[in-house]
Amino acid sequence: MTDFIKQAAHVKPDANQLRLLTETPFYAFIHFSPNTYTDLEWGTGEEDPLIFNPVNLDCDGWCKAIKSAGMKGVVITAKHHDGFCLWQTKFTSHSMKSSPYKDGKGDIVKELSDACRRHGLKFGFYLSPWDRNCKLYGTPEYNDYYRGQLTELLTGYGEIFHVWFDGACGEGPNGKKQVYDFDSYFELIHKYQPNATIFSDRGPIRWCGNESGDARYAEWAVVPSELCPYSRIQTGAGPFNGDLSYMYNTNKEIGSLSNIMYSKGLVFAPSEVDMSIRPGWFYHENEAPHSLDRLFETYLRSVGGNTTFILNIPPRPDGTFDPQDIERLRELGEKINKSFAIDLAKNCDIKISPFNGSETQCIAEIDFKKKAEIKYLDFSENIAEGQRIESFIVQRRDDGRWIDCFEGTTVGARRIVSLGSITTDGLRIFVTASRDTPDFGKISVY
Ligand code: FUL
Repeated sequence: MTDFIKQAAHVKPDANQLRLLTETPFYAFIHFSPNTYTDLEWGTGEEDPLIFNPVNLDCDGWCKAIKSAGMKGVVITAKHHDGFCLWQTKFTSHSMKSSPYKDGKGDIVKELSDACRRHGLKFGFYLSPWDRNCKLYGTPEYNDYYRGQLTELLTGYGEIFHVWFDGACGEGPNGKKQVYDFDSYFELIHKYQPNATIFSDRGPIRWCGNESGDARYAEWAVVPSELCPYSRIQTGAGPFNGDLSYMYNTNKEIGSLSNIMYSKGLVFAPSEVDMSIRPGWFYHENEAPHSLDRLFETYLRSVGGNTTFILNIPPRPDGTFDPQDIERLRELGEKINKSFAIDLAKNCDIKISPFNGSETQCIAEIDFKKKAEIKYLDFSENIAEGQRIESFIVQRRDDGRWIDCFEGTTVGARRIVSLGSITTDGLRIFVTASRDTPDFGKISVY
């Protein structure tokens, strides 16, 4: 049993997962399609391409707004479920070719990827497997069609950082459903964009299980291979012979010991929290952006909860962002910058010592020397080597006595603990359980 727990503690990210988690954990989503003009969320596939005409398309403006929030990349719906393609694909005319924009010569994937490079943002795309327009949908030939489109996007627009596979699989125009050949789609990505991360229901970057920005209380990046078969198995089977076929992203407990004990093997597959700045993924004039508090809270619980965060901003029919969204993004960036501006632990002694000689329990103690007002503890594990910490208690020093002020579970790539507002001259992270000797990354206090 303990052997298996130790193995679990050493399941590691691959280079792409590590880069996304530690360098690019916050990035933008753009949902743009005929839905923007029809006020729908799911198009029928029968929309007239003549309606798609973003006369003021402003990809530079999008990039500026996205950067103002502190995001580091952009993922656009190159094709949503309605099948309309935002680039000059040779596989269908249900695309920019038939739009009045730039007399059918427009290519929004090109305009946005060029703008991203000018603004130092990474670029990625969403190519919906479900296609309600393509006549081939529901036949084996559709997989060739899809691979053809995927290849165009992987080879024609420079470096791609993230490819987003939607899990939706509805009926196509002929009433049939498609059997998606994900293995072959993944192969193309590995071939043409080996540094890209891949989001799908089943990993290697996995869905958090809801679309409202609700991160898990305990988020493990190390999960049963039964849930994420697209990541490499790095351990033997758990000590109990069990069946985890019921497990899905919507379950509350995924990587906890009580689950992984029944697994056939463990993989590294961190979760991505996805939500839109407004209720819908596409622009609807009657909707307004979520409050700054809600967005900031989601940031704290996702980027600060061992997941990445993809935040959608829907362009308006004319191809610009709504000024309310631009302002909300600016406020969000400002709030993040201000909240994490001065690291009070930077010049402090941080002493890490085992608790009563234990290998898997320890105390990290920060001595501020004088009283300081603090709001956030922001710390990490050395995630390149795996995820270990099961539970911790945060304590503050009050007249020389240690008082509990927070109890938490997982840490991983980054854990932001909101402490309210406390004044103290010392803080401790007491790791009460860990799968192997805790291996801290950075410890900061704001
Ligand atoms: C879902 C889709 O059906 C929505 O339209 C949206 O694209 C969202 C991000 O993923 O599964």
